[in-house]
Amino acid sequence: MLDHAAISIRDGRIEWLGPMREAPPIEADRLDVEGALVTPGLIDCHTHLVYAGDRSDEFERRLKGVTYEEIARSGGGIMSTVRATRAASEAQLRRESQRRVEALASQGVTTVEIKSGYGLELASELKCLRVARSLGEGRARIVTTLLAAHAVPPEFSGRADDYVAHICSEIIPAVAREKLADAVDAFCEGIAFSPAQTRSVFECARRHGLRVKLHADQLSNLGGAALAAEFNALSADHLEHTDEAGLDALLEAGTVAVLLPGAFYYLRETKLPPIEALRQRAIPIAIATDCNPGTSPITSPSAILNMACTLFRLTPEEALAGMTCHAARALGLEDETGTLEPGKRADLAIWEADHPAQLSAQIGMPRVRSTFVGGKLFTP
Ligand code: DI6
Ligand code: FE
Repeated sequence: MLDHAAISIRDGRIEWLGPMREAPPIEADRLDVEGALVTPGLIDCHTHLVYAGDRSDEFERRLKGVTYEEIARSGGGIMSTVRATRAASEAQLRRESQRRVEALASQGVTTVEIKSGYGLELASELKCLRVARSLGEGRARIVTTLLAAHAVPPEFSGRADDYVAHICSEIIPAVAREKLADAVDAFCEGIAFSPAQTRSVFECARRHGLRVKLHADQLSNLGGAALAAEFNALSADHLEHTDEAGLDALLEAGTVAVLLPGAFYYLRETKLPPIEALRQRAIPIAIATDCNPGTSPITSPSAILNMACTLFRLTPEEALAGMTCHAARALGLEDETGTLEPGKRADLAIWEADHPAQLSAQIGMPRVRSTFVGGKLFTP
């Protein structure tokens, strides 16, 4: 914490920061934040926010006792969003998704990762990634991830291996050719893809020069964390069921652990991720909204910061680091953003607060007065 500080920004980057009295002479625009708290802009490093439709009906059914798995097996769940997303025009998909990016941006988020995974066929996955990329024209920077290996689409029902082969022969090459994704992700889980299938997807990603990340050990322990580490993954995400060997592998590989308290909350999970074991190893812990229509329909970084503390027992400082510097590392952007230091992009959030602990101690407050994204000022 620096009191009475100043930051100077030039060409979109932080040029200098330190005590006001040592600040270089002001040349041009000057903004007095009047004692407000300035933090690095928040980074939401795991979202699925490009989708069409709504699943509030499933929420109601689940309140009456129907389970997430039962809904999925009867054609709802991810497949219901896939149908709506495939049917949506690119313009409609952009309109619906833009609202979610704007919600995050107005609450202090300056970088958002967005995964595909509700198209599950070449044309629709490309459509989702194009839409995701286009959302970056606004007030947050967008990073995209191909998640074609999210679920087996109806065309390949009962033939998951054939769908994986299709991902590797058609989808990854096209996405790499059109430079539509910054990384490749997969859902390694009993109800999704096996470790062997995930490995095929990762090997293909590597051949195309794309970094990987993984939905690992969310509902069961299939050794997802170790598999991610073996491929030098940027991050391994969820990790509720990861064991000690998996954590050792993450440490060795320098892979970031991304925890998603929103999905844990929304699914009323009880198996906590191994927080203390992550801490002991000093593995960087990021947190994210996981914004998606089924298991974490949440566009509130404030709620996620709070859940990281109340549900996962992170300290407010750990939670904030989880949505700033460690989230930057989970996206491979640690040299670019996530901290306030000279040379980094001027991505800042200006809060009506006087201490960073207030950001996770309250939900919905404090308010964001404005953000800077690459030195450009935005006011909600
Ligand atoms: N894990 C999840 O919890 C979500 N995707 C994933 O890989 C579920 C997404 C949905 O229900 O639409
Ligand atoms: Fe997810």
